[in-house]
Amino acid sequence: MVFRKLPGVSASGMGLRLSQKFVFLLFLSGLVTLCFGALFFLPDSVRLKRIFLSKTETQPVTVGSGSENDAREHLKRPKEQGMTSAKGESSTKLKSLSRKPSVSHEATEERLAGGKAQEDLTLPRLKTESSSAKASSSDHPDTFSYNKFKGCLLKPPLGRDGGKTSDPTTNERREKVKEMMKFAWDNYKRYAWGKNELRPLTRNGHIGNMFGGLRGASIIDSLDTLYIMGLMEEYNDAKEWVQTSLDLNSNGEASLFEVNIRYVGGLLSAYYLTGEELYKKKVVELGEKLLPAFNTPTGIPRGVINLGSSGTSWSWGWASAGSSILAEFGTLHLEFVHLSELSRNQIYTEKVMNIRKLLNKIEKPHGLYPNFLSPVSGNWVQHHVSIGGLGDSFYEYLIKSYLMSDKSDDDAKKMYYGALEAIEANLVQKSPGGLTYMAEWRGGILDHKMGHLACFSGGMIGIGADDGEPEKRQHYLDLAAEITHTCHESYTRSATKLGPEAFRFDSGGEATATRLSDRYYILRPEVIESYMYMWRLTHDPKYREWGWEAVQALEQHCRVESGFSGIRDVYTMTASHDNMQQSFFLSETLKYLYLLFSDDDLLSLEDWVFNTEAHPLPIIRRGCLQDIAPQDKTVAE
Ligand code: DMJ
Repeated sequence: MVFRKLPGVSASGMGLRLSQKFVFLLFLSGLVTLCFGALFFLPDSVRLKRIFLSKTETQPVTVGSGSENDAREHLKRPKEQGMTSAKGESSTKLKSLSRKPSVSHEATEERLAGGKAQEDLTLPRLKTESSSAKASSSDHPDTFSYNKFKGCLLKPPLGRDGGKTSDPTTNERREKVKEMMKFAWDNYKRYAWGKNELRPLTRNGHIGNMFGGLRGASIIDSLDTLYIMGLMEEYNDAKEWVQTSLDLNSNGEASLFEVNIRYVGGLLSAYYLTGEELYKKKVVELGEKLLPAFNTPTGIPRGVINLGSSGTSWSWGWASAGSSILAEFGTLHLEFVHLSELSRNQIYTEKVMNIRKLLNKIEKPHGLYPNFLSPVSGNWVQHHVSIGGLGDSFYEYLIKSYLMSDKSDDDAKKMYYGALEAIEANLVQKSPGGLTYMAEWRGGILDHKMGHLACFSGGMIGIGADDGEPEKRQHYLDLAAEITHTCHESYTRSATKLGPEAFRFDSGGEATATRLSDRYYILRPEVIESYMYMWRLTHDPKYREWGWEAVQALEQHCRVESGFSGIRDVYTMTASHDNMQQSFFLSETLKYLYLLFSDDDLLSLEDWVFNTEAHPLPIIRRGCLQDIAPQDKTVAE
C-alpha cells in the first residue's frame, strides 16, 4: 500500500498514524468531490445525474460592464458571470398531434369565416407538474377552443378580398411590396434555407448567436407575412419546415427577448391566423423553455437563457452591473398572456404580472423608467432613459397590453399614460427648425439624439391617443404626427432617402447623423411602422406617399441580385452593403408596407395588436377567449 512507503508510517493501531489518516482522509474527500463534479458533465438523460442534481438553485452574483443599444443585433457570447438557476420544475407532456396536409388560403379562410367544414381545433389537455399550474388550471376549461376564438373576431382577419383596395395605384404598390417579399423569401430559400438569415451578397446563410441554437428565424418571422399576402406556396413550404425541422431541443444561450418576440410571437400569430395545431404545440413547448429565466430573487428575468435542460440564465456581459434591460423584460407581456390562453396554464401570466407589479411599485426618477434594473435587488442600476434602444418596446407593451385586454387592463393603462406624461415633461423636445423629437435622458442631462428605433413611438402614441384623457386626445394625435414627420425628415435629408440608425439635433444639424458610426440602415421597420399606424388613424394620403418613397429607396439601394441588404451609409450613393437580410425585414418592414397599401380591415386594429416584431395577436375579449387574462388581476396590491 502506498502509505506504508511514506516516511513516518508505522504498522501500529489501524496501521496508520494520525498524519497518515489525515492524508488518507484528504485523498478520500478529493475523490468524492471529483466524482460528484463529474456528474455535471454527464448527459441529462443519465439517471444518476437526475437523482443527485435535481432541483438545485444557486444565488446569483452578476457583474457586468455597460455597453449600449443594439448589442442585441450583434451579440457576443454572454459572459458566464451571472446567475445559475435550476430549470423550472414543470414538465409538459403533449399527446402527439397528427400531421395535417398543407392548406390553401381558402381552406383556412373558410374555417375563419365559419365555413361548414369546421373542426373543433382543440389541444389535448396539457399536463403539467407545476403546482402553480395545477392550482390555476382547475379554475378554467381544459382546452383552448379555436372555434370560440374565431367567433369572437369582429372581422375576418384578411378582410374582404384579402384587403385589396379600390384604388388602382394603391393596389399596384401593394403588389410591388408582395413582389419584394417573394424576392426576399425566394433568395432566402435558395441560399439560406433553415438558417436564421440570408447573406445576400455572399449567398449563404447566417446563424448568429441570438437564438441559442434555434434555426429558421426568417421562416418563423415570415409565416404570417406570407400568409396575409396570399403567398400560399411559400407559406406551405414554411409550414412544412416548422413541422419537420424546427428543433426546439437546442442547448445554446439565447436572448430571451429575441426568442420571445420572433419565435414565440411568430408561432402564436401563425396559430391564430391559421388554426394549425402544429404551431400551438410548438409555441407552448418553447414557452416552457423560457420559464427558468424568471428564477431570480425578484422574478425579473435575466437577458440570456440556456434553452437546454439546465435552464441557466445570465445577464448580458455589457449590461451595467449584471442588470436586466427594460426593453427586454418589459417586452414579454403580450406573448406570455397568450401562452397562458393557449396552454390553459396561468404560470406565464403570473410571471409577467410579477414584473408589472415590481415596476409599478418601484420609485421612478421624475416618473421615468430607467433602462437598467437589477434582477437581484429590484433597484434601478443607472439612470439612462430612452424611448429608443434599451427602453422602446416596454412602453409599447404597456399600451398594447391595455388594448389587447379589450381595454380592461387598467394598470397597464395607468402606467402607460403616466410614463407618457413623464416622457413629455422630460424628453420631448422641439428643435430650432420646428421638429419634435425624443431626446435621451442621462440622470437629468439630455442627449439630443433620437435613434431610428425610437421612431416606432409615432405609431405608439397614435394608437394610444383615443384612450387618453378627453382633453388630451387631439394633442396625442398631433404629437404622434409630429414625431412621424420628424422621422420622415431623417429619411428625406439623406442622399438615399433612407434614415440613419441615429440622428441628432445639436452642432447645428437637425434630424441627421453627425457621427460616422450612426449612418447605417439595416432594413429597420420603425419609421414605416409609424406611417402604417398614422395612415390607419388619419387616412392622410401623405403617409402612403412616404411609404412609397421608402419602397423606392429600398429597391434602389438595398435590393441586390440575391435579396435585400442593409447599407453602411445612408448619406452616400455609392452603396456599401452589409450583406445581411434581417429577419425583421420580412416580418415587419414588408408587412407594414403591405398593410399601408391595403384596406384597414386586413388585420383590423379592432381585432388585433401587433407585437414588437409585427406579429398580430388577437384582442382578448371578456367572456370570449377564456378569461385567464391579466384583466382579472390587479397590480395595485
Ligand atoms: C425588431 O426586432 C423589433 O422591432 C424590436 O422591438 C426592435 N428592433 C427590431 C427592428 O429594428
